[in-house]
Amino acid sequence: MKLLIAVVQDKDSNRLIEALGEGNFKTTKLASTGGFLKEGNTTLMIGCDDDYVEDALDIIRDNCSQREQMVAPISPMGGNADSYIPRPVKVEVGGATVFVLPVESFFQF
Ligand code: 2BA
Repeated sequence: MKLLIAVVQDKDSNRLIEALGEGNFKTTKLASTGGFLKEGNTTLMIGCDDDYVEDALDIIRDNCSQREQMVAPISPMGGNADSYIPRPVKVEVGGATVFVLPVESFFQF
């Protein structure tokens, strides 16, 4: 058995959970926050048999989009503020960041 931990954008989460459900995958949705953008994203825990990992990854790939986002730069602390021109920077976010972990045991009581 494997545990997939998928960090996805909020905008994709409902569609993805629906698609995973249609594929008979069980999901747990956690509200999370990206360390870099400090904005909300969604983390899904998906427990599945080893044989179905690729199917789950296909569904995640098909339902998560890459998007560009502008980030406001942080002004330099103690630096020369006169010469500092704050320019928003573009970053590519997503589609999905997925970790695949082995599961030692699985219990449901
Ligand atoms: P954030 O940490 O908010 O990062 C959002 C996007 O900002 C990232 O997209 C990446 O394109 C950019 N980024 C992140 N750190 C950066 C840095 N130090 N310098 C420049 N740009 C940077 P993704 O890579 O697609 O990541 C989307 C979200 O997935 C992340 O949100 C984070 O919540 C999670 N994530 C990504 N890699 C991870 C990892 N190795 N471990 C844990 N969570 C991760």
